[in-house]
Formats: sequence, C-alpha cells, structure tokens
Amino acid sequence: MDLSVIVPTYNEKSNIATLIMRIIQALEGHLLFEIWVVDDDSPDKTWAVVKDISQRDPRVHLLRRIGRRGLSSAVVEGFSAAKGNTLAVIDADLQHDETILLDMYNASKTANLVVGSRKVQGGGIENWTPWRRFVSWCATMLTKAVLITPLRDPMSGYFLLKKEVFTRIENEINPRGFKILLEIIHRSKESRVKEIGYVFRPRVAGTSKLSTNTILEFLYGLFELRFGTWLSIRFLKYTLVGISGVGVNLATLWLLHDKAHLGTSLSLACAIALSMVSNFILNNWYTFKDNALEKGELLRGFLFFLLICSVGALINYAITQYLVDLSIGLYLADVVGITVATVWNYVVNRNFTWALRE
Ligand SMILES: Nc1nc2c(ncn2[C@@H]2O[C@H](COP(=O)(O)OP(=O)(O)O)[C@@H](O)[C@H]2O)c(=O)[nH]1
Ligand SMILES: [Mg+2]
Repeated sequence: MDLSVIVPTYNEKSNIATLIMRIIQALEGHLLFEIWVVDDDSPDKTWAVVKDISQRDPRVHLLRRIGRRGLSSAVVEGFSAAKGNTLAVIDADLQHDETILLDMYNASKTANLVVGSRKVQGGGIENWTPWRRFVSWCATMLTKAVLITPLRDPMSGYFLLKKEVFTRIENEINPRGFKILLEIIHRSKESRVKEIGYVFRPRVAGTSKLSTNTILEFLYGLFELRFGTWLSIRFLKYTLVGISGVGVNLATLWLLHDKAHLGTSLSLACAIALSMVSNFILNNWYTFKDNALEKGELLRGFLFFLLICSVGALINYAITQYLVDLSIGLYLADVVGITVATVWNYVVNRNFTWALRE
C-alpha cells in the first residue's frame, strides 16, 4: 500500500461522499491507496454514508469511534489503523485541495513530511476577513516563536508523512487538541520537510468545530509542548520582572497623579515609560545576567526590547478582543492575552534582544 488517506469527520454528512469521490479521482491509476474515515459517532450519521460507500468500494474504510471526541486523537487512530507506507490527513469539509495529494505523495520521495501550505507559491486563502487573517497570522507567529520549525504554514491541518516517522514518535504523541501537525513537528524534529501550495477554500456545507475552547486548548498545548518537559527558570525570572514592572507602573502613577497632581495622560505615559525601562534593566542584569548587554549594546538592545514588547501589546490586544468577541469574559480573555503576549515577549527577546552579542 503506497498511501493511506485519513479523513477525520464530525457531522460532515453533506461533504464526505463528494470528498471520497474527489480523492479517488485524484489518485486512481497513479498509486495503491486506501481511505480511512475516522468518525466520532456523528449525530448527523456521517458514518452511515461512509459505511455504505465502504461496502461497495474496498479501498474505503470506516472507523467509527463511540464515546470519544477529538480531532488529533481521531487522526492518530487512523494512522495506527492504516497500512500505507505514507499517511496523509485531509479535512472532510472540502477546504483542503485534494488535487495536490499526488504532488504531496511524489514529494515524499525526497522528504519525510510534506505539508499542504497556504503560505508558499501557489498557496492562499479564499474569502477570509482581514480580522481572521490577522488572528491566523498571530497564531502562526506565536507558533514559530515558540517551536522551532522551518515550515511557513505550521498551522496546516493538511499533510502527509512517512509511516516510519509516525512509528518513531507514536508513543510520545499527546493526542489532545486540534493541531496534530505541531505535535509531529515538535516530537519528530524532522528536517526533511516540504511545503506544497494550495488555496484554502471556504466551507460550503456543515459547520466549523473550531470553538473558543479549541483556541484555549491550542494555546495551552503550544505552551506545554515547549515548556512541558522542563520548567524554564529564566522564564520564571522574566515573569517576576514583568510583575515588578506592574508595581513600578502603579507606584509611578500614584506618585505623579495622586501626589504630584499631574495630568492623567502625562502620569500614565511616565508610568509606562518608567516600567519599560525598569523591566529592561532588571531583565538585563537579572534574567539574562549571563548574557547581559553592555555599554555600546544597551541602546540598540533597549530599542529591540521596546519593539518586541509593542508587538506583544498588539498580540495581547488582538487575542483579548478576539476572545471577547467569542463571548468570553473580559478579564479571563485579558489573562489569556497577557499570558500569550508574555510568552511571545520572552521567547523573541531571548532569541533577538539578548542574542545581539553574537
Ligand atoms: N473525528 C473527529 N473529527 C473532527 C473533530 N472535530 C473536527 N473534526 C473534523 O476535522 C476537520 C476539520 O475541522 P473543522 O471544523 O473544519 O476545523 P476548521 O477548518 O479549523 O474550522 C473536519 O473534517 C471535521 O469534521 C472531532 O472531534 N472528531
Ligand atoms: Mg474546516
């Protein structure tokens, strides 16, 4: 068996038959393949449609999971059941372009992991609002900052890998969450990767299962992937400095506004400026003491720090706003925003500001 195509489904009754037909059209006559639909006992009876097709076409298999839910775990179960030398995952909702499957398979002759990508030549997205693009951009940037990956589109849900890559990491994969590719990239450390461009289509039938919970899970999973096995002392120090910055900010505001009776805007501006300076100084001589910037490097380092933290502020704003739009409480949303921004600030400052010396 050359290729097994895994299709996770949950309530995709109106899409699945079309997708199966299109996959067969794309692959038939080129290679030996099978299709595994992993359905979590969809209430709309997607499984019944697949069962029917599988009785007529021996290349199509149904794996119906009862009492379990989860995209990543469905994919992992499909991988385990599959017999192909290469394994592919494609969404059932027709958003992924099945016509590049054969190109992806051919690319796997010189790569171990091939990703259907919206961010390389030939790739793109149809009909996304600027806001959705921005959120997706933030998630991609955050992922790239936290995990080391050569991929332009690490958030892709459309990919193909050699069976041996999966077998090698099978026992380490944590099949929770939505982004199984991130697990695979991180665990396999695979460097023979390729990206093939395709245009992400809008969903026509059915509904997206992406929810607020999914986003929180994604952030948590990302964080755990990176920091789960070792708690970084440096990151703790960075967080402590951040908290001290809040103290400096509030104290300055109180002194200037309440005691010296300066205007609100002026007091606030001074408070923010002072806390940024104190954060920079403390990080330089405490958090990154072993790599502290010196005289000539300080100004450049401070400017880098300001720039990176400004992007952090934007990320904080964007995420909070996004979660509030999904009707999460403002304060909880802000805590999530702050957490993500802190991780961003930390990782990027570590890799840039305090790496200026080399
Ligand atoms: N088996 C299984 N499939 C799922 C689950 N959640 C989503 N899917 C499938 O995973 C694919 C991607 O989900 P979708 O909701 O389109 O995510 P989006 O494209 O990020 O909005 C679709 O084929 C869904 O039917 C799940 O819990 N179990
Ligand atoms: Mg989708």
